[in-house]
Amino acid sequence: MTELKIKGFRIFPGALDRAAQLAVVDDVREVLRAAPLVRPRTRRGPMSVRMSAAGDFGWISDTRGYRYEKHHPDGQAWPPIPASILALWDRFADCERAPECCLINWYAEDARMGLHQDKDEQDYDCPVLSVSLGDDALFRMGGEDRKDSTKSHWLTSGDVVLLTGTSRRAFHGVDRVRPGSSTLFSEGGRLNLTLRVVT
Ligand code: MD3
Ligand code: FE
Repeated sequence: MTELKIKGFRIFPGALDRAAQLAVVDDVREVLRAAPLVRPRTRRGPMSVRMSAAGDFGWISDTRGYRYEKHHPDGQAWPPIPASILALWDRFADCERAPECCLINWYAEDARMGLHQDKDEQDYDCPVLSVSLGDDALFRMGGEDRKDSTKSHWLTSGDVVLLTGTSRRAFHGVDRVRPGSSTLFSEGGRLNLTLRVVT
C-alpha cells in the first residue's frame, strides 16, 4: 500500500504488532532516562516537538543553529541504539551501513512539524527509516521543491516508513496528531523514531 506515489517512499502499515510496539516503547523509555527529551530552540523560537536521540549522534538545535552532535545538550554521550530498534533497520532498511542516529521525536497533542527537508546527513543515498508509535499523525509529503504539490497520509501506531532515493530529498512534515487515538502509552501523544546514517 502506497497512497503517496513518490519514488522511493514505502510504507509498511502495521509492521509492528502491539507487543513489538510495547517492547520498543520500553527501550525508548530507558533511552529517555539517560537522555531526557528537550524542546529544541531555533532562531525562530522553540519547536513544539520534544526530541532526544540514541546512537553515535543526535540532532540538536539551539539559537546557534542545528547540527548533529555526539552529546546530549546536558553533556552526556547519547545512549546506544537499543537492539529492538536496530533490528528494525536490519529488517526494513536494506542498507549496508549501520544507523548512527535514532532520533526520538515526541509530539504532545498540540505539536506539529513544519514542512522541511532532511539535509544534515552527509550521504543521501542512505535511507531513513521511521517508526510511528502512539497517537495517529497527519503526515504531509511533497517533492524536492518546496512549491511542489503535497499529499497527506495518516500514520498510525506500528507503521514503518522507508525513505530512499528521490523521496529521501522530499519536503515533508507533520500537520497534526489525533489526541487520544492510541492507548499504547499512558502519557499520550505520539512518538516517532527515525533511524539514519549521518556521516
Ligand atoms: C521524508 N520526522 O525527524 S518521519 C524528522 O513524524 C521528521 O516525526 C517526522 O521529519 C515525524 O526529520 C516524519 C518520516 C520521514 C522521515 C524522514 C524523511 C519522512 C521523510 C526524510 C525525507 C523525506
Ligand atoms: Fe524530517
